[in-house]
Amino acid sequence: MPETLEQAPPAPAPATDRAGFRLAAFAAVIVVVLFAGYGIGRLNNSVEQAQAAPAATGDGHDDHGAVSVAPHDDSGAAPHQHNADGTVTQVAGAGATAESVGGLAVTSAGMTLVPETGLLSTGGAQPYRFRITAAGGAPITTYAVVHDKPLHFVLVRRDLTGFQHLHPTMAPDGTWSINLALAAPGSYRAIADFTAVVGGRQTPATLGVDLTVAGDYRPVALPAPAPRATTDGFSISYAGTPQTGATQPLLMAVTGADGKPAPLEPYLGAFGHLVVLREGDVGYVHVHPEPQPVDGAVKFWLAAPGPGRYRMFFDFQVAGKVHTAAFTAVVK
Ligand SMILES: [Cu+2]
Repeated sequence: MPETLEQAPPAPAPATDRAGFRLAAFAAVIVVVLFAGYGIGRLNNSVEQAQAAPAATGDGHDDHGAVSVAPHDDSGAAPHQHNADGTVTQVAGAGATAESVGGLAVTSAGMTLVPETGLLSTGGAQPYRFRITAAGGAPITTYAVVHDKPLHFVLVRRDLTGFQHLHPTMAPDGTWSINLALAAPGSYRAIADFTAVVGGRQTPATLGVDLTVAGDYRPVALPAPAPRATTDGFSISYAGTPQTGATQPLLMAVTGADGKPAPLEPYLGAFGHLVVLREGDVGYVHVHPEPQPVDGAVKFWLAAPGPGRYRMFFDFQVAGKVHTAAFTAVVK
């Protein structure tokens, strides 16, 4: 009977086909890893769904000038990567990849970044205001709190100097404001990373727009690649090799001036934040680490979105103060 034939166990693989069998077993493991990541992602999304809340209004309460309306401890969140197409890739280990970048477009997923001005000057802090508009032009006023903030704002000059990671505050009409102090003239990229809530639906996006600071522009060459950096008396080194097409571990270790591992504190719901910017187009990748340090190091999983030179900015907190270490990395 045909049924009997169909239900018969498959013949054992001949010895000569062992390599093929190993390949199939390896593929099965990858499938399991990917599905595990998917499960974590669903769990994480439902947590963040519950956190959806109107964003802060005007008066800042913390050193970043932002108010968290629905603060939450994100330390249990799985490591993940924010993508350009508005998706968030849960990183479950080798086998999961993410190759898209954000911040390259002023409009994405039906939302548009609308700044009040594209021209600022050097000197003291100046207000910078913008809105995120939905299709039709109405400003969006409700955002999900992700990593303790309704919106993350990154500013960098196009030569990848002058990096700032800030948290603007939102007025009830949807206008975001942040005071910007710009040390040097040049062409900058302003990048807004957020999850908008429109019609009860959450849409993550990372939008970018140019910002010009008039004056005598002195471009700075990208520093040579190095796995070590110093900032504010700390020495930071990373282990790992970012690659395209495969998610790789990246471990950041911070040593204090006394030569001992620095006592890292959670900052915005994680033991560190990694923003990776691509030379040439300021493509933006934002990665969060595993919930707890691994052997004292902050462990990220990163898939480079393509070959090229990148500047990696690692934010960490010690004794209530946030520090940023910067590294140049070359991806082949
Ligand atoms: Cu942020």
